[in-house]
This record gives sequence, structure tokens and C-alpha cells, in this order.
Amino acid sequence: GRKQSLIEDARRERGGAPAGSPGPSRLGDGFVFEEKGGKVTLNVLFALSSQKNAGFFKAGKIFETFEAKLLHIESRPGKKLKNGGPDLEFFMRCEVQSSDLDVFLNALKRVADDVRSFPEEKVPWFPKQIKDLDRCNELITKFDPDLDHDHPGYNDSEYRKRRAAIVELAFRYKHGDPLPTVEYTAEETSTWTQVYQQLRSVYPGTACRQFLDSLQQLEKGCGYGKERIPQLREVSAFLQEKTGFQLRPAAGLLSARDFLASLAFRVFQCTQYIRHPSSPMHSPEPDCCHELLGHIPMLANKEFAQFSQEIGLASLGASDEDIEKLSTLYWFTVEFGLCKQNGAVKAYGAGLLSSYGELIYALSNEPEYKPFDPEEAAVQPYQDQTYQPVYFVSESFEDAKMKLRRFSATIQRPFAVRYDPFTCSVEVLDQP
Ligand code: HBI
Ligand code: NLE
Ligand code: FE
Repeated sequence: GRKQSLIEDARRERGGAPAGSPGPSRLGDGFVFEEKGGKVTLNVLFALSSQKNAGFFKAGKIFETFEAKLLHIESRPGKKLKNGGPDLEFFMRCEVQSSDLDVFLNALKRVADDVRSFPEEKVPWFPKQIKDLDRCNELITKFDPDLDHDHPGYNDSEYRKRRAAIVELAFRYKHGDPLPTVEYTAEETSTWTQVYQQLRSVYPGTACRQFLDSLQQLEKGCGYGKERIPQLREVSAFLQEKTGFQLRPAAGLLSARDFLASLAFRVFQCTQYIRHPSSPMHSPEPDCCHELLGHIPMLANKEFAQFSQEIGLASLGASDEDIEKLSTLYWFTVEFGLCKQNGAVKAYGAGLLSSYGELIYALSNEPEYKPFDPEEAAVQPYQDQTYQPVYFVSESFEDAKMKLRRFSATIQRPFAVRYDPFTCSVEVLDQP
């Protein structure tokens, strides 16, 4: 009936091309749709005038005619249409007979505007070039001082205003721009001084050797000290010489996927604002004390830089479940890891090395210690509001690195990636 007549129409439009099964189809959009059991799954986007509701029912009729199996539907207000009036944009995921695909989409194009179709994404998008990191900035707002009632800055409008201004620099930043400089206020500098002095005095007995080595170099050659907050620009230049890592400004806590992806390019996303002066000893979220004191000294270490990048590469295009595992592992190592050195337990995790309160607590006899095992650490539940109840202790720094590397290699993907340092890009190698 109706379907047959649409097929006839389509054949006429194609200039009388023979009918028959077009099979997996390449359409105007240039996508190849994968056929499975005679069916294809596709995403369709189209716009309809919200003033003429008839369009919606006509579109629905087409889905009905082709017995499209709807898997998902969303609508949102769109732009103004050519033919006047605001529109509604629809996003549908559906399954149709692969032999009907062309005709189905053409029929839709007659009743809707801006019809676009693309195959179902099987692998989550990931950056291939260093400049793609401009798109890796998904924020997790749970510790945002504007939204989180428990944030020490929640009732401090001055703090929030100042912080918004610093965060704006990160929002505007594009790869290749000079790193923004922040003129820190006297109050901010005084918070830094307090944090620096407290931590510096306990580092010799609590931090791992690699951290102490780097910190010394940063103090000698990169302006580290209690007097002022180092600028990202000078720190990035220092790191580039040591390990090829560079910094880019981040607006806050990023999603694990975006944060880890940047590590694949030896880019570390750094917040530039400082914690609230009322809680210098601990903050649940990253701030410049955490980045500059916790992370930077470790990233100036060649071996640590190497395995940070490896975790990053393992995360590219990984499933949500694998990202969850990798980020939990990252949490218990890069953020809160302990290791044995000369018979004593020392901290190498950045979340410990930037929090006087937790550093002392982690090395006291209060928390539980477990021997580091990546399989176990990757699924250990954790909370990120306050001090950890459990820490993983590795036999040595090298041992942690080796085990982490072995674990990262077990993340399964239908392709392999290789980093090309000459072009700062990721090559994707398809595996059969
Ligand atoms: N975002 N800006 C920023 N800084 C971090 O240190 C950070 C992050 N997002 C996630 C994260 N760290 C990790 O704890 C893991 O979830 C990867
Ligand atoms: N708790 C850390 C600190 O106070 O510096 C920050 C941890 C960020 C994950
Ligand atoms: Fe961190």
C-alpha cells in the first residue's frame, strides 16, 4: 500500500534505478550503516515547525509505515525555521529494515526539515589531536560553591565572584593560547602561604623520595615557595622540559573521561582558583594547591609521567564501566596512593600531598591499609567528601607502576591506539 507507493516514488527520483535491496546504505551524510539480520540501527535528527503540529503526525506515520522500532526519542526547542516560526528538533534512535533505509529517510525529508541521520556510535567519542582537548571540559558540579551547600564558600559571595572570574579564564581558553595569568589577591596568597608552610614542614617525613626530589627542583628553578602562588605558565614550561607534560586551565572538577583523556596527550588539566581560606587543611575538590603541590611534583618525574600517559591512553574510547574502573584505580594510586620506601610508608598520591589534614591522618594508625592490587583497587568503593577509610600500599613506587601498567593493558577495546609525539596525536589502529 502506502509503503509500496513511497518506494515507487523513490525509484522515480533516482531516475529509474532498478529496485531491489539497496543493502547497507551510504547516504548523503556519508555514513555506512551496519546491517545486522536485515536491519540497521540509526539515529535520526529532524526539525518540525512547532506551529504546524501536523508535521509531527506525518512524521509518525512514516515511522509507522516502515514499522520502525523506536529505541529512543527526545525533543528540544530548535532554531527558527526557513519557513518561519520556531521549531522543535527531534532525535530518534530506531531500527528499520536495511532495504527500506533510503526510502524511509527520503519520505521523512518530505515532511521534516534538516533531516540528518547517522549510525549508532559504538565507541564513545575521544580526542585524536591535542587541540581536540578543547572539547574535553565536562564539569562535575557536585563541589561547586554556587550549588553545594556544604562548600565553605557557599555563603561567601566575594569568594564566589572571585572564583567565577578565574573560572572564566578556563572557559575561554583554547589550545595554543598562552596560559592565563592570575593576579592573586593578598588573601589568596596568604591561604597559599599557610598551606605551603604546613605541608612543607611535614613532607620530609611523609612524602616519597620522587616527590621530594621534584619539589626541590621546583623550589630552585620554578619559583616554588611560600611567598607566592606559582603561575601555570611557568610551571607548564618547567614540566615540558622535565617530562613533556604541559598544563591547560580547567574550570573545576572534570568528568573522569575528559580528565583522563587529556593525560593521553601529556596534558594535565589544572584548576587555577584557590580553596576557601576557612579550610586550608583539606578540600574535597581540586584547587591550585592540590594541582601545584600534589600533582606537579609527581608529573615532573619521568616514570610517573609515563604511566600517567598510559592510563590516559587506556581510557580513550573505553566503555563507561572501564572508565569507572580506571578512575577508581587513579583515585587509589595517583590521588591517594601510599608506597613503602626504606621500610617506611610514604605518600605519593596528590590528594594526600596537598592536604595537611589527610596526609597526617593517612600515615597515622587510624585508617585501614591494604596491599596494592589493581584488580581490587579498581572496584573498591570510595567517597570523596572527606578522608579515606582505606588506602592501598604498594611495595614500592616501581611495583605500583608495573601493576598499573599491566592492568591498563587488560582494558578491552575493538581497536588499539598509539600516540605519535611528533604530531601530538593519537593513531587509531583497527584490529580485525
Ligand atoms: N578534574 N580538574 C580536575 N582535576 C583532577 O585532579 C581530577 C578531575 N576529574 C577527575 C579526577 N581528577 C580523578 O579523581 C579521576 O576521576 C580520574
Ligand atoms: N583533598 C585534597 C586537598 O585538600 O588538597 C584535594 C583532592 C582532590 C581530588
Ligand atoms: Fe587530582
